[in-house]
Amino acid sequence: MTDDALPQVPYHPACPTDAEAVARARAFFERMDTRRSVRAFSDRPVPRACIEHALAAAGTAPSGAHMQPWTWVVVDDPTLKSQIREAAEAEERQSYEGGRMNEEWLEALRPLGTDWRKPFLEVAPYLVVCFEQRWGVRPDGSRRKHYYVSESVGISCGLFITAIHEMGLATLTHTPSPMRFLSRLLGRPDNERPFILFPVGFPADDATVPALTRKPLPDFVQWNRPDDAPA
Ligand code: IYR
Repeated sequence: MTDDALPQVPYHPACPTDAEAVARARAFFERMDTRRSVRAFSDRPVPRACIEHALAAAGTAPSGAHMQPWTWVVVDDPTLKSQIREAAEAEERQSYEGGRMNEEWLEALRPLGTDWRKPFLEVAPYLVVCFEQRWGVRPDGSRRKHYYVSESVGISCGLFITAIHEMGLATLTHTPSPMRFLSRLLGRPDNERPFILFPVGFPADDATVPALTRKPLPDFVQWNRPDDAPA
């Protein structure tokens, strides 16, 4: 080990029995299988601590060389939410009706029933925006390389979504495209790019979600080589 290496500290996570581990694995999957992307939110206020804990969970993500290349911006100011809605809808309208999404894309989205209107951007109590830091900035202003940025930030977002679901709250991975307006409205520096915008709130009482199903395991998992049957 080089002199630059961090000191090693013991790591002793609680170690369950096999049966307990399997029971927990099943319970976790069953819980996550109830998660849905929600587009209709209640205006019921959300405790700020829920957002803070979800962000703390997001901040536990592994990242390339532990650079933690994410910035999360929380928006609850109604004026700013309206500005974000207006800018997002202007872009989305271009995408849906101005020819920016081709017919194949529009057709793929039809089962989801989405369009350019994004009322949830004003109704949801919080808009939480994740930015990826393409590079870091040292205190002296010089650039520091970041590694595997999309992988790292994607994992952080996954943890955020999981934490939000665990609280009984709902969210949506919203990617109004292009998202540059978020950098402008939120005053983010050049090294950051908007990654995902998450409206967060309780689902509306009358919220509905498309009746979609998920791929069963054999459709997306391979054990060893293609012709190997699982034991
Ligand atoms: N960003 C648009 C379009 C959209 C794209 C995909 I891929 C989706 O899974 C859902 C929507 C919108 O938010 O409507």
